[in-house]
Amino acid sequence: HPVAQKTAILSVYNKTGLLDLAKGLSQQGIRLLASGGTANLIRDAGMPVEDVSSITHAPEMLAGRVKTLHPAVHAGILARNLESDEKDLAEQNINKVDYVVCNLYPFKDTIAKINVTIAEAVEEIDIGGVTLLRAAAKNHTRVTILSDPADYPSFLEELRQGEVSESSRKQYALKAFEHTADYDAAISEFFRKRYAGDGLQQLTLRYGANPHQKPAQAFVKSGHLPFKVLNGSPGYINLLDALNSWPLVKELKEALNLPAAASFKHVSPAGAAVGVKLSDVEKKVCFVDDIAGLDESPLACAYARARGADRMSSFGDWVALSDIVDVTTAKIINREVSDGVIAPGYEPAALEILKKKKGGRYTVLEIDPLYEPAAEETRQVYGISLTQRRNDIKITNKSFARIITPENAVLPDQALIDLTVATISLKYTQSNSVCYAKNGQIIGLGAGQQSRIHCTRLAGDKADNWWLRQHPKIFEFKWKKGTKRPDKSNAIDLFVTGQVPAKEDVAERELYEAVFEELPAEFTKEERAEWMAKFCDVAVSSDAFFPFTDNVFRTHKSGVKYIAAPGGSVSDKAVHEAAASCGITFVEQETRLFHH
Ligand code: 93A
Repeated sequence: HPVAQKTAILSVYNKTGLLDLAKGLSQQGIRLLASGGTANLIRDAGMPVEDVSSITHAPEMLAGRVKTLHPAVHAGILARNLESDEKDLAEQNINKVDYVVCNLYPFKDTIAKINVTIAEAVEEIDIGGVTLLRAAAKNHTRVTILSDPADYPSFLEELRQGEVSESSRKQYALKAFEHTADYDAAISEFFRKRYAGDGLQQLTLRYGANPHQKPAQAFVKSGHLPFKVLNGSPGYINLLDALNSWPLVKELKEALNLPAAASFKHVSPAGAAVGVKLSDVEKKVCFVDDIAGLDESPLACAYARARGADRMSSFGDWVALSDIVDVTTAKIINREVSDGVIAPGYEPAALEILKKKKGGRYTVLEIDPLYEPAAEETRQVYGISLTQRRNDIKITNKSFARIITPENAVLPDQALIDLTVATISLKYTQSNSVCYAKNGQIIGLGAGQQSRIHCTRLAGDKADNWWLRQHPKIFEFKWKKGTKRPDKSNAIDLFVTGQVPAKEDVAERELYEAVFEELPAEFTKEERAEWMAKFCDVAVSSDAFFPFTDNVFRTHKSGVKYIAAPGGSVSDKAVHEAAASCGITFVEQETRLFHH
């Protein structure tokens, strides 16, 4: 062959467009070399083609496992236009290859078949093709790599005009790299499911967000999952809750050096708290006044507060605990309706209690407290991959150092604790979000509202609800014997929010009355107003700036004394003035904390 003649190697599983391509290449005087099946098809169509073995001088072997794997092929592809490379080729009598056309065995189609065996899958692992693709793509400054039949026509068009441009070669190389990466990902996923050991690196889930969303799984691409399933089997939303609530309690504990707990629902906290002792009234509000040893367990105090913040929302919660779970904490969890728990460990007796919950199906996860996720995180939405640096900002005392108003104000320790609880909670709450906190716990949280003022109102109404539940009238309720805790929570909620069903709404009214031995007297406007006037020293945090002063005025109605929010609104000045006029200490917390 004359030296000037260019060479193409063709080895394709998907033979779409192959004959037109071969024809186009031949018309340009290009020498065609092809692997077995590819060569046969071209030859049968009456076009000139040589077997790859004519340059390797080795037959295809091992039933096709070795077809193109040979120095004559790969040195020909990988050689640069360097004197030393030319010399090496000349010594071995090897010609340069200029074009490579390759697509791979259909691994994905094969493993999609029901009951596919490992042996069947193994035979579909392409070695030579991947090597052709990768070698040609690596040397794309000189070599053109075609991995997609859809590119053949434009490639031929360019060839007819003269040469394949550098920019096309780059695009084809990128495609080849993506092709092999995607192929390798499918192979590792297949074997991860079979060889990694269920629960170690990969966990099969019953379904995704909804029962019809199958299949579903959780996995890491290397190493082990950072949690172990000690009991039950977590669902997809359980894991979303677990992986958002765990960092929340971990960070709360780091920031305040107190055990922390969170009660999650639908990937936002319904409650979160640190282990501050509860007053007798708080114990009653949280339905834990009968728990022995509560004062001795800061972790149990934290969970009692987290669970008691918004009992309605916490129904069927996911629990996160920062410390080894003790029996007291397990006992509180045990009598609530709950889905599962994540913690760094469990005392054996506590684990026994939790394992029996929900007829033995209560999900218990043990997280490695030292686990640190990668700095960058990726997710897919509607087929598109989105990546970002993880929100690894640390909220500390310093986050609340910039006090705008009043001048020279100093935050009391309790306010610092409450702003920290509120702000770290927002970091793991679906946006927009606003959080009210007091006594080391969330008392009202508005999550996932598109309007900031709606968040502020929602959270404020929940905070009011929390406060009104402490009214002495509630503790005088005469419950019918055997009334369940969720039914009590519901009746209290109707009572304090002024939504007791009217007599005309017979069915609803019946349900309400059914829980009482003796119907409570009406909660009058005056009683409410008098009680609300005593609501004080509440801290509020917002995940982004307040765009209007209405937010400040709303917080003021719920006993708010401290606000932390980022700045940046055109109304900042007006917002600060509104705070000052309400006697609220306003802190500019410098980090926006949107979370989705
Ligand atoms: O089994 S292989 O990994 N061994 C090889 O040396 C090899 N070279 C190319 N498979 C190999 N191929 C693949 O064969 C190509 O990726 C292509 O998918 C297929 C084309 O085979 P045929 O030309 O015989 O139809």
